[in-house]
Amino acid sequence: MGQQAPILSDHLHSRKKTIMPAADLTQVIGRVALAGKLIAGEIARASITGGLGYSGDTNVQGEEQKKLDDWTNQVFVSLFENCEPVCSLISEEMETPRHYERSCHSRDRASYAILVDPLDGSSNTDVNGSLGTIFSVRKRAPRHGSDAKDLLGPGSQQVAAGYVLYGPATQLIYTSGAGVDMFTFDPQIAEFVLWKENIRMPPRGPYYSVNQGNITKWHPGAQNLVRHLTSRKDKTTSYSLRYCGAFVADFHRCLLEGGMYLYPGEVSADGKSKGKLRLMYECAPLGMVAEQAGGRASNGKGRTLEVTPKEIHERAPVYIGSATEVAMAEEFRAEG
Ligand code: AFP
Repeated sequence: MGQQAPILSDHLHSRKKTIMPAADLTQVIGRVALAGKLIAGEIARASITGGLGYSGDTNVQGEEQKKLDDWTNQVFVSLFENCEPVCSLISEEMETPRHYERSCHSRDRASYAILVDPLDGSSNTDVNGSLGTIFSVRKRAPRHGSDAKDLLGPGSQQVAAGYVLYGPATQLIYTSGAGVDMFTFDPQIAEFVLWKENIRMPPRGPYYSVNQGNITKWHPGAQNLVRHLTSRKDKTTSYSLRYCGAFVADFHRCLLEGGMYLYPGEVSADGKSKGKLRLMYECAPLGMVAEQAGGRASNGKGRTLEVTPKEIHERAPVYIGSATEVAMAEEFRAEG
């Protein structure tokens, strides 16, 4: 028998040079991993337990909720109820933050907020498509209240971020400022096992991922960018399109094989360009992962991690992936 790769908890205990102290990191990522295991199990069985379809409710964004949106959100609410030092949970599925007062620390130990999209790509639930969970961790200000005011800073303030991908295999990817590590869930031992350490994103790639059906709604810069990527004049304009409908799955391909995921702003009747993806729990966390792996994330005009949100559910345009393609997107965006 060859040498066994480390399981997630052993790996976390041994981490040095991360932004969060190892004990806090172990606790928070350990809880996310537990959520990932529970969610992967529920997704796998949902078609035979009546777990698919709509719940009949809408979320804070006015979107119809799937039953699994609600179920996965409840997993995070209950798992973080007793997870010192996390004292606040912000979720795509909840209008206001959930505050756990007893987990607040003020003097001896930092406290944190976790921000999540519990089920990314929920239009894929009923067709057995790839899904994800995205998370971001931020340190709370020393005298914070139960609201989220102290958390409305740029994504560069994140202390950890990552995602769980529910595909043919369930994988957990995280960073805490010391590179990006990737784990695969082994159902035989019910553990996440280290697969790749300190992943580097290729500086350019062969793919672009976008909902191209929306092309006529975008500003001209994004339209021209996609025309350029597909103009097939030479190798640098001959990209292949891959689109899953789940940000996590499309980003994961960029991370491993290079390329770019984009969700440009749609131009509204009043001439304003509005994104769809949420800045604080979709764009910023995957932006941190991208940068830690040598890639980039931009809103088309500048670094995603420098954008300061005005509110927790704010949306943003996003161009994320290999450095070459994201730089190209910014050039086209500068022209229109
Ligand atoms: P949810 O988190 O609400 O499921 O949204 C998924 C998502 O934000 C992202 O994961 C997809 O890439 C994108 O929306 C799909 O949007 P379109 O259906 O407009 O292509």
